[in-house]
Amino acid sequence: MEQRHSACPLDCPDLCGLTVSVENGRVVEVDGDTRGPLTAGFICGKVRKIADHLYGDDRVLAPLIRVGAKGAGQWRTASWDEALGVIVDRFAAIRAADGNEAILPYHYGGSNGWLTEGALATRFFRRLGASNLDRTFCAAATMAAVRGLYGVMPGVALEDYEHAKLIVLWGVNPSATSIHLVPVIERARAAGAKLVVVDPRRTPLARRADIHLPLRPGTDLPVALAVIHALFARGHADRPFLDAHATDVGELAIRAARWSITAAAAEAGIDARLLDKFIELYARKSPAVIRVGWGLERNRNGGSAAAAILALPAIAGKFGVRGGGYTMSNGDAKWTVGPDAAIDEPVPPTRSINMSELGRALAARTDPPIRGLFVYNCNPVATAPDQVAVIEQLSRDDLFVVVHEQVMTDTARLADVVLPATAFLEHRELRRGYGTMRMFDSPAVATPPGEARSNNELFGALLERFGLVRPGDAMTDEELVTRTFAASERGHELRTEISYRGVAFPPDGTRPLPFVEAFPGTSDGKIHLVPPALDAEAGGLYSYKGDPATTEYPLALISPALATQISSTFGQLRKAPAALELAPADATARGIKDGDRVRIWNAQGEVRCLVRISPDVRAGVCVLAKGLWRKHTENGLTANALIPQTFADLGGQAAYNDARVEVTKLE
Ligand SMILES: Nc1nc2c(c(=O)[nH]1)N[C@H]1C(S)=C(S)[C@@H](COP(=O)(O)OP(=O)(O)OC[C@H]3O[C@@H](n4cnc5c(=O)[nH]c(N)nc54)[C@H](O)[C@@H]3O)O[C@H]1N2
Ligand SMILES: Nc1nc2c(c(=O)[nH]1)N[C@H]1C(S)=C(S)[C@@H](COP(=O)(O)OP(=O)(O)OC[C@H]3O[C@@H](n4cnc5c(=O)[nH]c(N)nc54)[C@H](O)[C@@H]3O)O[C@H]1N2
Ligand code: SF4
Ligand SMILES: [Mo]
Repeated sequence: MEQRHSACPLDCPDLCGLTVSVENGRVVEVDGDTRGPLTAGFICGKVRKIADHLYGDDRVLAPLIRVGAKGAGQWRTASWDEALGVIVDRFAAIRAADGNEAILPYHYGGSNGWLTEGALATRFFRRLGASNLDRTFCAAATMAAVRGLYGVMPGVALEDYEHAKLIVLWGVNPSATSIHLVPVIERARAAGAKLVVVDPRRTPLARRADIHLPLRPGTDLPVALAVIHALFARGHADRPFLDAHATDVGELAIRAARWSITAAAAEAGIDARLLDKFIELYARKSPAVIRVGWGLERNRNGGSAAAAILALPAIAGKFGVRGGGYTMSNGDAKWTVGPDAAIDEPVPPTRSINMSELGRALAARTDPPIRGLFVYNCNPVATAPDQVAVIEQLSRDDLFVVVHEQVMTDTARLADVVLPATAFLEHRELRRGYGTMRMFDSPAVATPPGEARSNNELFGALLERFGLVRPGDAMTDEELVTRTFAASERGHELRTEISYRGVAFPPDGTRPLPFVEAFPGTSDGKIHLVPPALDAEAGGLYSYKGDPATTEYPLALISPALATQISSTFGQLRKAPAALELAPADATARGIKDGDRVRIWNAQGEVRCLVRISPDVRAGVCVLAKGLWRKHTENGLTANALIPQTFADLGGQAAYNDARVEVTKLE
């Protein structure tokens, strides 16, 4: 047995370093290594058991071509040569009849690395002149907010939470989604730090928090504005800091003044005294850090809410000390290299399609209609809004669907051609963290099973078949990596560090300190508290849109992350049926008991599954996890069947937590 080093590129903030035991090219065991600052030798259960995913019954081992009706599950295996030939022929016919933009690439978070997420796929679709995809499943609203206010600036490093005296977890659940932050928080608490959690659910850390604000989904904006207003009104605003570092201070103060503590607490359905207590704690404690998550962005107010929360450390003057400020996504904050350098391909002026309205775009676009859909790194039947529309559209006979996948997902089942994909550990990947500030260049450590090919092998072959290769193109992973680093001044240094240590991260003590070593990347280096572009996009930044609940559909449905999956990834391994979590009061009012079968429904669809009555869910809210597969419910539909094709106020972000539903008991 051999021990190899790798890293986990899944869509998780932690970016763990891994030790992988390999025998005859097969992964036997995976564990955390101790090279990086945060992994500290342990990893999550899902990646420890990744051999079940790599070598399970659902793994796609050869190219498959549909022989029965769409979705009937009848396939014949084909050679790569034949499968690629089918794609060439069908795409040629589509381009001739409806033009290049009738082809839509569809991809998201399957593999978050630069080699499998961009690289040759990007080049292929750009040169083809295909429609462009607006990638809005996740972080579109929060990213718009943080870039608008701060430009590109690193937030507080996760390791530096240890120095904080107050930690605020706002719409984030690290116990499931960033497990390596939990021991850091515990160490800070042992040293006296206070913990505040803002979340409609009593998450594991909310249970242990000093203050838990269980607000109604979508009401973060009035709550954050009330905090801002109180900080100004009570003389807690740091005027010298704001004078030196911020613009639009007066304008934000005016917009926040609409929200008193009482009004915000009433709108959010929380105790006004608790909110007041939080404000006093936040004003007095330093260093104070806010970990802004992604739960709060997925509703009609999500972008403004994120902006208001991100403004808090500026108003209260929390920057400039280690462990003080905010953490949003640390993804692009630190590195001077980026994936586009490897491709160096101009973006063609083709139309953009917002991925979060896939069902509608497939049904309604006529300019031209979408005739060919190429899905990779993504499982939209399980993860896109309005699942019924997505299933209906993908089942259309006149839509040609290609899916490049590791396992037979709910999306792959509806394809015309399924191509077997390698998983990480089976291909090289270049990846930088969006939580941890480090980067890995991780080699392939295991042999791909069957005929699985990496994204770059697939799209490299397609570039050749379509005659789109040009002299001097970087084609291999090695060439792509070299180009990536060569384009940056720091590239050589970074690359040496990566190949020497398997990991690059700032040596201890040099983690960038906001407003000491790192400043806003805005045009004038200041914090823009009311950026005009965001103001225009949101139709009035910080203006609150009320709850969409109706008497018919009074309950807010949210779909947080599962500890056992990454979005829908690994869902094929889940045996347990789905269960809706319902608050005791809402269950009683409906005559529902724990373990009953229920119908969850709204005007858009319905889900039939079991129910679990949970004191951890606030009244008026119900919970059905993100990423479930169709097999996990009685009627083959998940939370996504109830989620509307509407957007947050910034970034075209999907509004996953904006569904309103009713629940009834099934006899
Ligand atoms: N109801 C609900 N739905 C949600 C959300 C929610 O809050 N509620 N949140 C959303 C969020 S945060 C996100 S990020 C999205 C994620 O949505 P998706 O991007 O669909 O992510 P996954 O479900 O992880 O599916 C990724 C797929 O890519 C495949 N894959 C992995 N690596 C590779 C590779 O190298 N090549 C190829 N070809 N395929 C690969 C995996 O096997 C997997 O099936 O889901 C969103 N969906
Ligand atoms: N194990 C695991 N880890 C993951 C993932 C996974 O699926 N599984 N997904 C990865 C991805 S793609 C992402 S984007 C991140 C997500 O990381 P998180 O943001 O931590 O994940 P979520 O569970 O989507 O949302 C966090 C919390 O927001 C709460 N919430 C819902 N609506 C609201 C609201 O309106 N306001 C507030 N304040 N809170 C609200 C939910 O109850 C939930 O506890 O995690 C990554 N890590
Ligand atoms: S999913 Fe997250 S916690 Fe698990 S191994 Fe990967 S980076 Fe680490
Ligand atoms: Mo995400």
